[in-house]
Amino acid sequence: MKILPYQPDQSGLAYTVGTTLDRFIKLKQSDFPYASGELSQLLRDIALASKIVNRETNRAGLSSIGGAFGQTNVQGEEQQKLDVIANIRFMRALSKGGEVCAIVSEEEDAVIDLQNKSGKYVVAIDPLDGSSNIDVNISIGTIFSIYRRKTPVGSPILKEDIMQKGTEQVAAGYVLYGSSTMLVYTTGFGVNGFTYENSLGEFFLSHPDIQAPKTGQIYSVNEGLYNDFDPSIRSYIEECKTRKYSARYIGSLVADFHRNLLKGGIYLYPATKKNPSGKLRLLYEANALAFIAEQSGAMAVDGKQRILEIEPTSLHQRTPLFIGSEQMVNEIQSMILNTNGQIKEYHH
Ligand code: AHM
Ligand code: MG
Repeated sequence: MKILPYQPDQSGLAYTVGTTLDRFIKLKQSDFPYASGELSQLLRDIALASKIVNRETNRAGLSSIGGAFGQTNVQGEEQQKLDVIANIRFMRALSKGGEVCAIVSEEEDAVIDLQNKSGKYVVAIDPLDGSSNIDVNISIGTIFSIYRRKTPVGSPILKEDIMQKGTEQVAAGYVLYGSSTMLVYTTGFGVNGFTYENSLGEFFLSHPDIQAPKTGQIYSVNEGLYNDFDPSIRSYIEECKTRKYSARYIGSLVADFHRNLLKGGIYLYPATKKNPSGKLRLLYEANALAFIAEQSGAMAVDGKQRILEIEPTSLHQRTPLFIGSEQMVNEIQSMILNTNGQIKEYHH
């Protein structure tokens, strides 16, 4: 009888492609000696809620006939729009976990105080972004930022706990409900992506240590608003066309960002006449993606400064957003800063 010793993975890494998200989070816990497990648990809570939202997303087309299938629950939740349902799911998961004291959500006017005496963390979340795509079976996403509260645990929530700059994030991520469902997150030590395996109900590491290409050939912008854009932005778009870049715009920030992160490209949502500060929200859209962008070697600016350095002044504040491959963001930034709107020479 032949007995062979098991040959473990030779990479020397404690984790490899195929590691489950739970295990990965556990292995990475040592990055936060101060965190004593709460941040890890919080990330798991978010992952669990995202699995539930993923399930709801998959049956979104059935929801209007949900009653016919006898799927009415006591709250009659299937009557509600998916973004409202997603909000409920994340709120529940975050309030039950016990690690979070307050939540800022796109779906809530005010800060939600979870009345959780031991919660160290504040979460800003867009539970379901890309709302115009929900009803037409196109990719949508969840975006989240995690901060440590500034005031002592157990004391009343104050403005300084909520209005923190993006640089203060301890973790951020997004979930993309697309052709497959992915969770991508950072805790400030690089960016890792996990793909959801439906039949096993698990996220598995599929994109370790994501590095964004330094430049790319994709630009993502709602070009229907072209005439509203500043001349410098229009010049940049013209330059993209001269270079025969590909125009790709889904209208779901997470999906457009994710593609550009992997392939190289830039996403732009500048100021328009309708939205003089841009459309996207600083606290629960721009900051999280800016943190991920920078951690992967990409960039995110509002045209004047890093997104992460913007001082928040209100809960649902908007910001122009230029995010993606470093070289492309630098190019557009220098065109914006050139006040004449003249095209500067720039090089690949
Ligand atoms: P939402 O939070 O209401 O879904 O709005 C955010 C979305 C982004 O996902 C997307 O990139 C953008 O709005 C699209 O806006 P527009 O339709 O103006 O191009
Ligand atoms: Mg949104």
